[in-house]
Parts: sequence; C-alpha cells; structure tokens
Amino acid sequence: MSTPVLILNGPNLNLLGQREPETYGRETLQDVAARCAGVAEDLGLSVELRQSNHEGQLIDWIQEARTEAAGIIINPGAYTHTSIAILDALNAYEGPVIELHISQVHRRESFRHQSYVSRRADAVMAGVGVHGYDLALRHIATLLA
Ligand code: CA2
Repeated sequence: MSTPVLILNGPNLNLLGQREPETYGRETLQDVAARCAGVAEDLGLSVELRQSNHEGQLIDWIQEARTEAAGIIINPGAYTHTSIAILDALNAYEGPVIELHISQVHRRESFRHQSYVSRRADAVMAGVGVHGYDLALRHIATLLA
C-alpha cells in the first residue's frame, strides 16, 4: 500500500452530522471516512482520516506526516482562524497541503474570513460541503502524479 494521504480534522468536527445540518450537512465524519477510502482506492491512493479537538495533537500528527504521509488535507476547524502553531507545523511539511472547509466561510462571520493555514496551503476549498473531501483527494492525486 502507498504512503497514505492524511486527512486531518480539527475541533468539533466529531459532531458532524449531529448538529447544525443546515451548515455542515447530515453526513458524519465516519461517513466521510468511508467515502474517502472508496475514492482513494479508485485513485490508487490510501488515506487515513483523523480528528482531534486538541491543537497539540494536530501539530504532532502534522510533524509525523513529514515522514509518514504523501500529502495532507486539513480542515483545521476554528484553529484555521487562530493557530500560528498549526501554520508553523505545516510550513515544516514538504508535501502538498490542501485546506478544506465544509461551509463557505467567506459568506459567514468576518472572523472566519482570515486563515493562517491559507498562507501554506497549495489549494483552498470552501463551501462544497463534505463532497469537498472527495474533490480535495482528487486534486491531491494530480499534485502527487
Ligand atoms: O466550514 C468548515 O469546515 C469549518 O472549518 C468548520 C469549523 C468552523 O469553525 C470554521 O470556521 C469553518 C467548525 C467545525 C464545527 O463542526 C461542527 C459540525 C457539526 C456540528 C457542530 C459543529
């Protein structure tokens, strides 16, 4: 099996499908993981999807990815808008990075318009719903080809 693409999800995304369906849809993170595994198989990739509510845990995973992951798709949740530490960790990672938001953050509150992670991301996706995870995988496959 190839080196996996790491799909990281930040705080509160474990609640996907359980709250605020008008913003985040009805699929759970487990549904997303299953769909991504299928798409990855079609693309000849493997994926590993993880979620944490803790900034340090996300940073540890990004550091591990330096030797363990072919690329990173990251939905940093609210850390998008606050975390220089996550940006620093991503800056130390050499593979492709895609930043993903389920909602169209630019149509929401102004505090969601700023992203530290965007300064490092090779691509940014927002407002495509959970379907964005599939699209991000397809895009990372082209970057890795
Ligand atoms: O749109 C996105 O994917 C966000 O990254 C989601 C974050 C938010 O802070 C960002 O501004 C945009 C929030 C994730 C919370 O996820 C929930 C999912 C279901 C129910 C409640 C929260």
